[in-house]
Amino acid sequence: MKLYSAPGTCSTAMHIALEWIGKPYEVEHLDFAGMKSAEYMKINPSGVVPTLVDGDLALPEGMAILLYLVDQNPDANIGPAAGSAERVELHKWLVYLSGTLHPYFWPHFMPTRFTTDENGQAAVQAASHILVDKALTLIDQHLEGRDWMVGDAKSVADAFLYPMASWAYGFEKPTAAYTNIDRVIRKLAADPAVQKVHAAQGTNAKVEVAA
Ligand SMILES: N[C@@H](CCC(=O)N[C@@H](CS)C(=O)NCC(=O)O)C(=O)O
Repeated sequence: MKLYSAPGTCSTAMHIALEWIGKPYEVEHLDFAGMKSAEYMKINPSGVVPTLVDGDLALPEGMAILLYLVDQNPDANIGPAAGSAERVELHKWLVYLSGTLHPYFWPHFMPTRFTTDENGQAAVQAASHILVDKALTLIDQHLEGRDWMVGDAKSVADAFLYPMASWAYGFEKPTAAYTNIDRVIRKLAADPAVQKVHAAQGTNAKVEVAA
């Protein structure tokens, strides 16, 4: 299997999942130009990371990749089996992370895409921070009294939360203020698989920076 990724992005989650599975895999880190190259856009027409290539399959979309990895690796314990009640919970949280929390960050990272007013970028970023707070508050409440996002074991939902929650450590209301999320993120940052991913990316665990 080969993962196309970029350091510090959402594709960190798929890289963590591959580490947890423990089978051989390859990672190629793309820069912005690489994501927009004609060659890469043949397998990911959106020109974004991640993309997973497994034999003849070229699969974009992080959530689809995570579910594919869960189903292809039933013994890896990275998510509940299809048909179980916990699997329904996994779907719910992956959809929330992919479809709500992740897009809430986009105006923060790419404000020029969200306003035609060249003086309006700070306001767009401020709006992003309000939305991120709303989503992190909801997730923090969910994690009250829980060790992990779904059931009693770590899963790809925690891996998906990891990069996104890490992005907000430097916000006015930092991830550290959401104490339940912070607890889970710090636990993940200490996971040897996650540390291997950071080493491969040439990045540090964001929580260390914020501590
Ligand atoms: N819907 C896609 C979105 C992926 C995405 O937005 N990836 C970001 C990194 S976190 C990216 O590659 N951005 C480059 C760009 O938007 O040009 C998914 O969930 O996989």
